[in-house]
Amino acid sequence: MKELMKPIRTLVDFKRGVVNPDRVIERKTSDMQGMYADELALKKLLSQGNPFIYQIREVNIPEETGHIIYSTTVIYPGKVGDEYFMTKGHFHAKEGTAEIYFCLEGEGYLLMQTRQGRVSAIHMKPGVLGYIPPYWGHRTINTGNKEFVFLTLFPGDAGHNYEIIEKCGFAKMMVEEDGRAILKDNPKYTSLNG
Ligand code: M6P
Ligand code: ZN
Repeated sequence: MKELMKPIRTLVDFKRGVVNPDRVIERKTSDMQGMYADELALKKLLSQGNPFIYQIREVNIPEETGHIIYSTTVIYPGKVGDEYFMTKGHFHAKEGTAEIYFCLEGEGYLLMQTRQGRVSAIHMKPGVLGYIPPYWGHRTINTGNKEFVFLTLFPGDAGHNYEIIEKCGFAKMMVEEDGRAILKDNPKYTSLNG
């Protein structure tokens, strides 16, 4: 039998996320190349100091069946052209695994998509829990004017698959139009089925 793991106490600040993370992952504009429709706007932002887009604060949990991994993500407010700051987005490597997103601060959207191109979006604000069923790829988007902070929980063995999103993109994108966030068709999307 494996050694019994000790329980963990984690303090979460609703505005900043996990207070003492074991690992902080930061994604900058340069990590998002190819993901935004307006490539010129992305290049401009790169030349203006390559700002941070989001930060993930992780706690060390074994990436194994039976465990539940949890972390918090902060997406900063901002846009690339008309398109709001967002995460890269991924499917789970083990696609039949679900995930829970719980909004702590700010507002945004949890955008989901199946391999077949079916799309669903949940408006997130503090107190809203979004359930991502198995087989749905997911990305989060900050449509507000302050940090969008959420807690995520997913099975230890879920893993991340970025390839599908990197290759095909999302069918929809969130843009600002007349001061409002709207979901539009993404001109760069290519269906997995060709
Ligand atoms: C959430 C979880 C993480 C994920 C992060 C950022 O915290 O789903 O597993 O890494 O969001 O999203 P991405 O990995 O797509 O950049
Ligand atoms: Zn996930």
